[in-house]
Amino acid sequence: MSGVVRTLSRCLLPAEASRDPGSSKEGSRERDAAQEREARRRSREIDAMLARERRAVRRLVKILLLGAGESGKSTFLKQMRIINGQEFDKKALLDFRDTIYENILKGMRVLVDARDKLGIGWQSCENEKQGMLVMSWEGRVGGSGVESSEFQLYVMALNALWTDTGIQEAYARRSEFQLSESVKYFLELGSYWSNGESGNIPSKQDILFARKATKGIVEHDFIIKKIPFKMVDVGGQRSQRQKWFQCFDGITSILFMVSSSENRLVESMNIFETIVNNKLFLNVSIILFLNKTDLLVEKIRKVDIRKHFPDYRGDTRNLEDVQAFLVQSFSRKRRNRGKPLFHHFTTAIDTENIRFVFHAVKDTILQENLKDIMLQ
Ligand SMILES: Nc1nc2c(ncn2[C@@H]2O[C@H](COP(=O)(O)OP(=O)(O)OP(=O)(O)O)[C@@H](O)[C@H]2O)c(=O)[nH]1
Ligand SMILES: [Mg+2]
Repeated sequence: MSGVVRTLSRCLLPAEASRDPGSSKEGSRERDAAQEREARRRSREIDAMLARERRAVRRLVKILLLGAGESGKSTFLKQMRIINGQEFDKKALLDFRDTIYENILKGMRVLVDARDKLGIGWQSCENEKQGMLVMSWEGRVGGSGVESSEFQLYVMALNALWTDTGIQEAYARRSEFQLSESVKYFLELGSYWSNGESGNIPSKQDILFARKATKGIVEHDFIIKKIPFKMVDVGGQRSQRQKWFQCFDGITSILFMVSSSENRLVESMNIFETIVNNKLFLNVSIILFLNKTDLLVEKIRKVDIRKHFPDYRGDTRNLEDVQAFLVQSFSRKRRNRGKPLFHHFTTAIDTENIRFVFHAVKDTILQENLKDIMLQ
């Protein structure tokens, strides 16, 4: 008999049984055996409980980031690095800088093109030539960024164009065409093309705005309170989505990112529907992130949500009403609505917001994970 069982059997021995002098030897042996069996059972239970607790602590928490392209998955992952104090090394910083140069050049091309299509004139003929120079730039395949030496060839043109009244007018009318978030940020920052070759080391905020579509699978490991976390980021553009299933193994949780300010919300809801109803994820906690809250705030001031969702009944200018409607629309996509849908409203470029949200999410994931383990 093990020490634990012996101790337990002593503890479990009913007081009357040990005091019953009149019982026969046979009866007492039977009682002893029964008590020992009970003690063994309890001992096994305790061992199993301890093992479960140990597993809960050691088991890797694997979080998969899913959602349509440009919803903010990689931005969220960058925030994880920043929040967990994992600095970007020199090479990563230079890669971000090259991405930023590419964002700026592509953005200016969009503006030059939009100025033309909107029929806005140039301020000067000289700038028209600068516009042609920028339009002659051919982005490399795969969005691998623009090196500093190449970017310098366009700095003068970019400076001249950004101050041209024609480009400024096109920029003011940007809601009439598609200009990405990062472009707006970098163009308004301006300094990237006036600082010259040496001074452009991106700040954390610049890094969060640097836009590069994810191709392939990017993993990031970190440890919180001795619990190992692995976060997996995949591309959300249509061509990238067939790679998602490669990462489905051993997932604890899915963070489903949505750009809540975009016209592509319906596409996002459809992707969500295929994920949330997938049998593979029956025991996976799926948490909805309605991201780009900052842009949603701006958007509802200008655009009536009923344009895209005619069945909306709330106040079109009220953020909470719009957000509640969006959560409900996503929630309705679930075939099994027995449990509430975990969700958060996020702004992935805001480090403090993500720090706060991740704190809550981590607790949800760990609690769900623990429940899951206890049921095993
Ligand atoms: N204003 C604002 N911009 C955001 C927010 N979240 C992300 N962005 C910007 O949106 C752009 C797209 O973000 P990404 O993180 O690259 O999107 P993604 O989901 O990884 O996209 P794919 O890799 O193509 O699937 C970037 O320029 C980000 O800086 C947000 O909450 N607010
Ligand atoms: Mg990405």
